[in-house]
Amino acid sequence: MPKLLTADQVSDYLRDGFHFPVRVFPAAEARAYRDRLEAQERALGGPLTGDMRHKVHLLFTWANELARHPRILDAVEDVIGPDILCWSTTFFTKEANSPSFVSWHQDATYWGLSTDDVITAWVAFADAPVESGAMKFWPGSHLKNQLEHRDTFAEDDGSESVLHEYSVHATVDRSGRLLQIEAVPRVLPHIECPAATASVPDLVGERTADLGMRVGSTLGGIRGCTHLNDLLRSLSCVPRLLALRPPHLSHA
Ligand SMILES: O=C(O)CCC(=O)C(=O)O
Repeated sequence: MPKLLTADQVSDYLRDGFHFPVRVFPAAEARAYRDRLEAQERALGGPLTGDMRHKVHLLFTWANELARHPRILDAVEDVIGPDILCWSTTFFTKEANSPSFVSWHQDATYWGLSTDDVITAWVAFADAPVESGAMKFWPGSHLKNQLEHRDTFAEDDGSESVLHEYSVHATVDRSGRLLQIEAVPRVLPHIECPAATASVPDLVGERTADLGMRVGSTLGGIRGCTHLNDLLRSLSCVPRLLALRPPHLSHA
């Protein structure tokens, strides 16, 4: 028996990958939360930016209260059951006349999660008409599993930055075994991302040909990052690339 949604709303969600609107509190309560956000912005001298936009329930007591709001949790529970972990809370504040936008993405892929066993409760602090840049959905795209993303972020001036960028430097012996390997954090969205590079030297001694399997078992879970792991797995092509070297380079 659903707690807040109807059975039809739950099946709409499962079919489309989203469902709205769900009334979780009256407009006056949404306004009260917005007042607290705006008071915070005044104290900071401008909109929340950078890391302050993410995991806000760890920064502000009122955001923590919102993340634990019984009616929001009831709607979430109706879809994924009572075992709920809050992965993050984020503000997407749409300032008037800002040309910036959030590009198409699947949340699980964007967050670097390995499965799509995740749900987002999008809570409006104000009306969300089309003119204000309301969110668009691609119905059914959640059934296509995790799709490839161009990980970029557009600045207000229209310039685009790459997200989730690491570089990897490695030395291999003639048999393709890793003698040394280092990952360097470059452009990354979350403060935790660079920590994933610390475990990469644990791959020393592995054969690059085996990395397709060994990366997951060595750098799984919180020891790694799915974006970095994908890059490391691509090193399994090294033996095939070496075999393609022209003969005059083969003995170098
Ligand atoms: O509010 C938006 O336009 C985007 C929100 C979003 O990307 C999300 O909730 O994951």
